[in-house]
Amino acid sequence: MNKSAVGQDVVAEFQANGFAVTDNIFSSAELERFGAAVDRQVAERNATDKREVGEKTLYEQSFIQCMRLWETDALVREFAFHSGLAEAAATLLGVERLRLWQDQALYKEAGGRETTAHQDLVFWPIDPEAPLISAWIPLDGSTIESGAMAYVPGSHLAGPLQPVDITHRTEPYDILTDPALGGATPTWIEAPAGSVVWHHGLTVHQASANTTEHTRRVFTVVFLADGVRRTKPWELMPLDRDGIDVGDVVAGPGLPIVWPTPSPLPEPPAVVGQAIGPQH
Ligand SMILES: O=C(O)CCC(=O)C(=O)O
Repeated sequence: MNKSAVGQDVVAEFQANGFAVTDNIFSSAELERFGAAVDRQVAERNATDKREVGEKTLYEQSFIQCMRLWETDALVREFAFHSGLAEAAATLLGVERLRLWQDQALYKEAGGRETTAHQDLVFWPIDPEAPLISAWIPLDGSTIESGAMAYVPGSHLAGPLQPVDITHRTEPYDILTDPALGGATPTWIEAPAGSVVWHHGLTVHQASANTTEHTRRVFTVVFLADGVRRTKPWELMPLDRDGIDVGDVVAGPGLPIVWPTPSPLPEPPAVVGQAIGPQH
């Protein structure tokens, strides 16, 4: 990979803010090839869904979420295991070995609503202080009009806050006004195509509504440091599928090592599938 994509300045920025932007990880040819593969998977998995965006649940109005595409498409597997991407994740987190926690398409349709502000790590039954990082890859770039992301600087240092039910937004809790954030406000990031926007698992983030006429196409890969343990019995498909009990280290065919890049790339688990719910 191009080492300049994650120089020490970017690492320092990530450590201070809990988010950072890198470029030069994917060539435009790679992005086009991988993006087309993600498009095909999203189309295939949603082939029978003919609803307009306004007819969908509030959660589905934020985005079409298709998870674990690496398990059902060899080209998306190359995307999710891209060595430049994984090396950047390891450098930003400062760890030697990473597992693939999940990959997914988040396609915010034209007219799609905002994504409610939340932290990711608190959704999952693993150590809430685990080194975990998301690569948010806007296949066409992102603008405030199309569904850009915003991040509260330094919020990853506030520790785990209350989980936000991003599927309904019925609760009075607004994480953006949590006193733990000390009044910090979100920074909006408009990312050009070819860049990757990174956030820590505890960074408070949100995305704007898509007021354009085109779907905002995003692919994300979430990386988890090797050696993290399950801490809670809550059901979670990838942990349960691999028989990981409370206290066990997260590992298994559905949660493979992704850095250092394995060769050959691992085969998908015997039972493939996407879990429904606030998984990101
Ligand atoms: O793309 C979005 O609208 C939200 C993405 C998000 O919350 C995430 O990647 O953790």
